[in-house]
Amino acid sequence: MIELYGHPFSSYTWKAQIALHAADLDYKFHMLDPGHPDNLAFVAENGGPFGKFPVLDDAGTVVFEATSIIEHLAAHHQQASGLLPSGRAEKLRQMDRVFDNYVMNVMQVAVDEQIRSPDAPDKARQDEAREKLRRVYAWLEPRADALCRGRLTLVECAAAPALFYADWVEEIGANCPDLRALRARLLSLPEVVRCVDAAYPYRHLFPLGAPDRD
Ligand SMILES: N[C@@H](CCC(=O)N[C@@H](CS)C(=O)NCC(=O)O)C(=O)O
Repeated sequence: MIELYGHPFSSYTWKAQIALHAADLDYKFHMLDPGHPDNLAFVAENGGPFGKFPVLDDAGTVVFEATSIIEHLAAHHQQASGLLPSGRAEKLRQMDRVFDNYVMNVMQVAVDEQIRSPDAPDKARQDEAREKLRRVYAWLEPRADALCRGRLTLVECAAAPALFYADWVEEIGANCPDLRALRARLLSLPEVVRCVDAAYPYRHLFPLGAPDRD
């Protein structure tokens, strides 16, 4: 049995879930919240050096890091092999790094600053994160139209949560129409709609205030 430990509002949990949905793999979801201390303990033990989630338990093989989870699924489940087609794997891995390192993690800087100091966040730090997001949006713009065309890959799994939440921190401007269209395409996928819907009840947790859209 495939089991996934995560939280419905967590961007990296979505990334693994979108892959599971795209491959039509059944899985048991283990909620991470104070009501489930055993799940928290499992992730503290198995979520790498900092006990992060998601964590996958595939019939006893435990994997952390969302990208590694998707690599594991692609390698060990036939119906997930299309997530990382061998001929394109290097390019897909590179773009996956862009969405994680330069979109998701930069967005998280502004969010973490708000969590650290809700009443007096370091605005300069948040502005710097927003400026970096505008730079990565401009870099992605000429590349966006080619993404999310046909079968889902590792890249779309990374791009959907990254662009969903980054846009809440720094809205993708009218100067990036193809990137805006990519975000809309991703959010219309049934694999992603499941995540958006499951996360809806937790929107109030978004530290910067979830915008009234999506
Ligand atoms: N590089 C990790 C990042 C995972 C990550 O940052 N997960 C967040 C939730 S979206 C988390 O564990 N937050 C709790 C914590 O940092 O203690 C991955 O790709 O899975």
